[in-house]
Amino acid sequence: MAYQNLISEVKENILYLTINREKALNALNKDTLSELAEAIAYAGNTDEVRGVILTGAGEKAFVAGADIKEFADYNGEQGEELAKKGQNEVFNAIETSPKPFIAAINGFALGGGLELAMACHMRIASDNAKLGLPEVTLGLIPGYGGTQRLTQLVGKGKAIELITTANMITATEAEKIGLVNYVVPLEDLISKAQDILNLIKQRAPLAVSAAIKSVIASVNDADGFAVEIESFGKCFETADFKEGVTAFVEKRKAVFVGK
Ligand code: DAK
Repeated sequence: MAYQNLISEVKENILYLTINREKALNALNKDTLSELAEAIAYAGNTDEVRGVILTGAGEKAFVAGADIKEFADYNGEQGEELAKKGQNEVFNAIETSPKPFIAAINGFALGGGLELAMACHMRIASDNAKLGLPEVTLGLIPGYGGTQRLTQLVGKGKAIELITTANMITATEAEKIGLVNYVVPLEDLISKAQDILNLIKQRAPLAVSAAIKSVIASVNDADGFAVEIESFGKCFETADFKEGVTAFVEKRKAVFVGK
C-alpha cells in the first residue's frame, strides 16, 4: 500500500506501520488519520497479518500529538466530525481489532500520540521516550479516548495528575505506573515488539482474537464475563482447538490454521 504519511510493510506476517511526518514530529493530521484508518481495516481483514507494530519515523518522536496547526481554526462542527471519524476508524478500530497491535514508542508520545499508543494492546517504549497529555495547555482535554484509557491503565489518581498538570514523564516512570509494558534501548525497540508478536504468531489465531476481544470487553461497558463465555464456547468449534488438544496428546507442536 502506498501512502503519503505512512510507511506500511508486511514482513513475515507482521504489519509495520510507521507514521512518516518526521519534520512535524509525526503529528497526526487528517490525511494521516485517513491513511491509518485504511491500514488498520486492512490488518483486521487479512489473514496475512498476524500482528501490527505501530511506530513513528525518526529517533525523536512517536507522535507529538494531533496536528495543532491543522485544527487551530476548526469550528465546533469540524472538531466533532474529526473526533467522530478519528475515534471510530482509528482509535477504537485499533482497540477492537482482532489483530494484536503494539505501539513501539520511539520518542515523544504526546496528546493524540499517547492516545494512539494507549489504543494499542501493548506499549513498548525506548529509553529516550517522553509521554504526556498536554491538552490542557491548549485549552482542550484529551479527545481520542485519553481520559478513559489512561485511567484504565494507571488508575484515577495518576490519570488526573498527568492530565491536569500536563506533565511529561519518562519511559521509566511510565513503566512504573503501568503505562508501558517494557522500556528498552532505542535500537532494541522493534526487535522487542517482534519478539512478542513472534510468540503470538505461534498461538491459535482465533483464540488470540477471542482473548483480545474478551479483555477489551472488560474496559468498554460491555458485560465482559458474558463476552468471555461466548468467545470461550466458540473456541470449541474451531479446527485449531482440535489441533491444539490433539497435538498435546500426541506430544508434538500444534500446527494452527486459523480456522
Ligand atoms: N502539531 C503540529 N506540529 C508540531 C506538533 C504538533 N502537535 N509538535 C511538533 N510540531 C512541529 C513543530 O511546530 C516544529 O515545526 P517547525 O516549526 O519546524 O515547522 C517541528 O514539529 C519540530 O518541533 P519543535 O521545534 O517544537 O521541537 P522541540 O524539540 O523544540 O520540541 C516538543 C519538541 C514535542 C516538546 C514540541 O514540539 C511540542 O511541545 N509539541 C507539541 C506537543 C503538544 O502539545 N501535543 C499535544 C497536541 S494537542 C481531537 C482529539 C484529540 C486531539 C485533538 C482533536 N478530536 C477528538 C477532534 C489531540 C490534541 C493534541 O494532541
